[in-house]
Amino acid sequence: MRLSRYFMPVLKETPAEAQIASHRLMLRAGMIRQASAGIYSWLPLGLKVLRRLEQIVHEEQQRAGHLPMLMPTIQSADLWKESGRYEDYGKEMLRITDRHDRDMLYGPTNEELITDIFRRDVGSYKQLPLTLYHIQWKFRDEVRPRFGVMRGREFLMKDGYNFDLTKEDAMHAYNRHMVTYLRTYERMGLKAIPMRADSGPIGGENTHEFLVLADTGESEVFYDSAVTDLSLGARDVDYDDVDQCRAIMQEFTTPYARTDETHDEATFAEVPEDRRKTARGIEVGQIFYFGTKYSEPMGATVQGPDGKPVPVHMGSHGIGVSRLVGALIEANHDENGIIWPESVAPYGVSIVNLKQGNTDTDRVCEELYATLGKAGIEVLYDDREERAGTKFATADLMGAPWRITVGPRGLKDGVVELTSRRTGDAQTLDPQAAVERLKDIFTGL
Ligand code: 5CA
Repeated sequence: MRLSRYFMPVLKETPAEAQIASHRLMLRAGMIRQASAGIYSWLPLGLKVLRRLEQIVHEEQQRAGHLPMLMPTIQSADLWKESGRYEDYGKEMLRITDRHDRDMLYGPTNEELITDIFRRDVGSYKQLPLTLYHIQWKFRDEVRPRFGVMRGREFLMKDGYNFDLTKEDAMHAYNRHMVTYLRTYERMGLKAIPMRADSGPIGGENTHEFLVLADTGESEVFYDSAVTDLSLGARDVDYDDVDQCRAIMQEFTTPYARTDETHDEATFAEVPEDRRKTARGIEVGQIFYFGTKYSEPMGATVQGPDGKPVPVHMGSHGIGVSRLVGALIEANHDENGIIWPESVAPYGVSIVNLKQGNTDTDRVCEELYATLGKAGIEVLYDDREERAGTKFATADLMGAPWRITVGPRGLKDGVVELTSRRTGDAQTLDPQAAVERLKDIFTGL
């Protein structure tokens, strides 16, 4: 992308309405614009990040055999009346009446709709296990939408639903989801800690929230610092291996880690004092096992091996995809702007041409732009007639992890400068070597 042809409306002033860094930076870098309270338009740069996150979510879900689909945003209230949640959900649900006076709603979550799909078309235990998921916009009429996309009213969620014959099978689905989530967040360069939580309006006893530690997080959390040393890394996981998934779940949930809703002082006191931590966290996902809470009232049964109908055991599993954009920026920024991890960066590389219109700098920039593009590395080429200072400031704000600076002085010696956004370290090298270096960095992400 050439910056001269892009739509990235950068704000010079810090927007007064934004209280936290991610909200400020998303507005300043022209990623989002508020449409109304808690509702945002995603401009090209913001959408690019959202799509990168969706891609990682899809890959990790499908690696575990979960099937993508797409349900609508607008649902019929009838299903919610069947499950009993129509009244329970209260004012957080946006209720709509259509021209025939039918009660509709903008879905805050999809347990009812997916259970309806299941009961219509699945009849036998032989069709289990089954996990379906989608990535779709949700609406929750939050009392206090704030912090930009962090607590929106309209937000993008990955929500997945497992259907199993027994509680044991459904617990495998729970553990399997935990592993897929750990891997998803790690690929995004985030440390998200599974913490025992409260199930709220979704229901069920078994639930974990995934929290990214950040001072601006809305949840208060208590944990054993040993949990922050854990990582899934590159280990091979067989998602059908019940024991392996359970072992990973146990490894990550044995150290004390709870949100304030489930925090227990007496148990916490057993953690060695130097490892006892209190902090704040951003909830970027939650997994639930709720058994037959929806299948029973809605009649989602299958014929079991003995020929008798049994209600299926279910769970649901959510990732806050749009919230993650904010969480990633909270975890990766400095006073000049965003510092994207390579795996989620909207553009991997910024090219800054220090002397636009100079035959040599223009030629080398064009060559770099073409070669990097061919290698599958997305580049934002700052080809505007602007001062170097302005170009550097834009590159820092937008946050590409790498910058190539091309100036007439360097080119006299045949070199350009490759700079890391995160460390500020700069190397001078010839353009071809810079391309090779970047190929190494971006291959296999
Ligand atoms: N049906 C279940 C799992 S699919 C469910 O709705 N779970 S949830 O309520 O925990 O939401 C899943 C994730 O969506 C949360 O962990 C959070 O990351 C994100 N989320 C929830 N509310 C908001 C909101 N108002 N703004 C942005 N993200 C949100």
